[in-house]
Amino acid sequence: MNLLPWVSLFFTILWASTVVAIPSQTTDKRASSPFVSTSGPGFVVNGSSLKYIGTNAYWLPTLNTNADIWNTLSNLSALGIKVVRLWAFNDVSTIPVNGTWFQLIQNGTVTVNNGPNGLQKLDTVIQMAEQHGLYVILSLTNNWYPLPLLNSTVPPVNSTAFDVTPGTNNTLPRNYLSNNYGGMDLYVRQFGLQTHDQFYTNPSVLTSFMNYTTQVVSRYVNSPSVFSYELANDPRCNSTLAASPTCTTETITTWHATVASHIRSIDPNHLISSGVGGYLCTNCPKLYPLAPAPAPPATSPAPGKKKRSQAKPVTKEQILRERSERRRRNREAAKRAGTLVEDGVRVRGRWVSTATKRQQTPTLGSVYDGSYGVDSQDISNIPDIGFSSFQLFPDQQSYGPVDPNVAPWQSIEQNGAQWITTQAQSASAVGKPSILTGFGLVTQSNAPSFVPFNSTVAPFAADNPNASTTYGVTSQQQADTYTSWLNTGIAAGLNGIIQYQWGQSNLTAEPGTTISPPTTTGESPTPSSPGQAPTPQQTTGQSPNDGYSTTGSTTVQQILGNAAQSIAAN
Ligand SMILES: *[C@@H]1O[C@H](CO)[C@@H](O)[C@H](O)[C@H]1NC(C)=O
Ligand SMILES: *[C@@H]1O[C@H](CO)[C@@H](O)[C@H](O)[C@H]1NC(C)=O
Ligand SMILES: *[C@@H]1O[C@H](CO)[C@@H](O)[C@H](O)[C@H]1NC(C)=O
Ligand SMILES: *[C@@H]1O[C@H](CO)[C@@H](O)[C@H](O)[C@H]1NC(C)=O
Ligand SMILES: *[C@@H]1O[C@H](CO)[C@@H](O)[C@H](O)[C@H]1NC(C)=O
Ligand SMILES: *[C@@H]1O[C@H](CO)[C@@H](O)[C@H](O)[C@H]1NC(C)=O
Ligand SMILES: *[C@@H]1O[C@H](CO)[C@@H](O)[C@H](O)[C@H]1NC(C)=O
Ligand SMILES: *[C@@H]1O[C@H](CO)[C@@H](O)[C@H](O)[C@H]1NC(C)=O
Ligand SMILES: *[C@@H]1O[C@H](CO)[C@@H](O)[C@H](O)[C@H]1NC(C)=O
Ligand SMILES: *[C@@H]1O[C@H](CO)[C@@H](O)[C@H](O)[C@H]1NC(C)=O
Ligand SMILES: *[C@@H]1O[C@H](CO)[C@@H](O)[C@H](O)[C@H]1NC(C)=O
Ligand SMILES: CC(=O)N[C@H]1CO[C@H](CO)[C@@H](O)[C@@H]1O
Repeated sequence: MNLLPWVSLFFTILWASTVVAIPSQTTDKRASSPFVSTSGPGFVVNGSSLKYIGTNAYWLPTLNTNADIWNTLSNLSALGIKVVRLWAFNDVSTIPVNGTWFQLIQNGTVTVNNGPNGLQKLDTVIQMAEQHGLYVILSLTNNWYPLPLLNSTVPPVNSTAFDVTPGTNNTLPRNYLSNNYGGMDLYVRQFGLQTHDQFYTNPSVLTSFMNYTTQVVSRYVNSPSVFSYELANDPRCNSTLAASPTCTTETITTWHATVASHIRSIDPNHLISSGVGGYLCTNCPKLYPLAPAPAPPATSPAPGKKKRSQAKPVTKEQILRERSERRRRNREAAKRAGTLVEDGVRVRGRWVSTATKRQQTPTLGSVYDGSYGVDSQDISNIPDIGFSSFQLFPDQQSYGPVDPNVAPWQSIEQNGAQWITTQAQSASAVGKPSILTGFGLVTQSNAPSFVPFNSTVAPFAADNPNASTTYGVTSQQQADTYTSWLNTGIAAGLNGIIQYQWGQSNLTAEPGTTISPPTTTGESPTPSSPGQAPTPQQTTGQSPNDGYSTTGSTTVQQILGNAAQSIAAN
């Protein structure tokens, strides 16, 4: 049983490389399908394996013209990018005057918008993706909806009002930030509930979410360009609304199993994935335990047949060992360079050892101990979940301790690389493919636009009184780190790596939409005089920038383009 996918992959490769059709008897039926499926740790489409570089563009369905959607897809496709991850939800509690929305969630009642500014926009994106030979990952809801952050008893005055304090860039239109598309906390609030995790457990909310899911999924059952339905972006026990004390990893794993099984019942064709940040919990109880390692075969395998090496589960000891190995290497390099700082402080030019540092008990940190209520490996092992997934955002999350013997950005790069290889190992223990669904680093030039996913405040915006010194890495450090992570991911056998996020210029701007006309003095369109015909909207806008956009960085685009060639050849 266990060997079957490997046998079929073997024939698939043989078939692809000889162009001679082999009777499909031994081949997995799904392998020749135009829908993406999995075969052991790989993806298969039309009998060929698929590995890819992707990008995120949550705002695609909110663009104002079809030409804008088309141009964006053309631009990223021209780089060799194959997959676009985007929001297939856009929940509001009041119908906006202009712009796109998919679902009205109001006082416990839910209405889906099937109109031209509703799910038809998503239809257009998916149809155009298909015409470009691109795949889409459709995320169905969001953990993050920090609105209204300032006064939770007062709903937003209107759908364009966002936040009102300095530093919030309160002119940002709805849907500009990735966390302003509704999501879990909007359901919780509008159903009169209190805690974030009631989203996962309240029967009325669950019914509504499944209803929305049904309506989205049934539209695309036959579209080969859907790569997967992603249940939620970054699901956790808490968000702006706090978690209840009863929320555990089992709460969130159970929710995944329930929704995945529901989707499977209406769509037999597409993969289903999680969207989790990738948090692991080496010691949590499992609802979907890893199968015990099979006993080694009594006879050696036939010549030429590779035996699958037994994947090892991730352990606390292993993570700590890898960390201390890395520190040792960094320390030795620093010694050679004469820049050693670890375990010491400089006192009048001389290093003095600080014993206390060495006595600290090493801990794994929150990404490995289940404190977010997420056990990604247990979720990946749910039968209806097609592949393992994770994210990498060091500006919002620590992936390990800082090593004083390297520059801070190098610590971030190294911890990120370890996160990638650990995730590849975790997926391999489950026997499924692994996708990095979002990674990004904020640069100094993007810092003023950076808004963390759990917040509406741009902490480094010029109008924030708190904005202090420089924040973020240099463009060169970003380029080096992205290159390192992409190479690490490709070498570790990740099946897909999706950068966050795409930047597109020359988009049609319209008032009250995500792409609004520039408001800065000098750039605003000239108002027409009375009696004259209204001035047509001629201004163009940029796609949203939440601190990670590639707008203006051809370097990042080149890095992605190179990685696309490299991963396809791997
Ligand atoms: C898969 O095969 C179908 C039918 O021949 C074709 O239309 C489609 O473009 C192919 N897809 C890919 C990704 O090659
Ligand atoms: C990229 O998008 C622009 C519009 O922003 C468009 O004019 C151009 O043709 C596109 N390039 C490609 C290669 O599709
Ligand atoms: C919300 O719904 C409840 C019960 O369904 C109803 O009593 C209440 O009047 C509604 N509130 C508003 C503001 O519509
Ligand atoms: C499901 O959605 C449809 C369309 O918006 C709506 O008419 C129906 O009332 C919903 N059902 C439930 C149980 O929410
Ligand atoms: C929130 O708004 C309500 C109603 O205007 C007001 O009574 C309350 O004081 C406000 N709370 C805060 C923290 O501003
Ligand atoms: C929305 O609210 C903001 C802030 O209260 C106000 O300035 C703006 O005029 C309102 N817009 C609409 C369309 O009502
Ligand atoms: C500024 O910093 C203070 C103290 O940390 C915090 O309470 C406040 O919310 C911050 N304001 C903004 C706009 O970020
Ligand atoms: C959410 O959970 C994390 C991890 O336990 C914790 O650090 C954070 O304070 C919590 N946030 C809220 C808003 O409850
Ligand atoms: C958002 O998350 C970061 C990182 O976990 C944390 O430092 C910050 O306090 C959080 N902010 C809010 C508003 O929850
Ligand atoms: C901008 O977009 C328009 C409309 O899609 C297109 O005609 C024009 O060539 C584009 N310009 C540039 C510089 O890409
Ligand atoms: C909606 O769009 C129309 C037409 O572009 C514009 O005149 C109006 O100001 C917009 N309304 C809002 C609230 O942005
Ligand atoms: C995301 C965004 O629009 N950021 C802007 C916030 O406001 C400052 C100054 O007003 C701008 O410099 C940022 O670009």
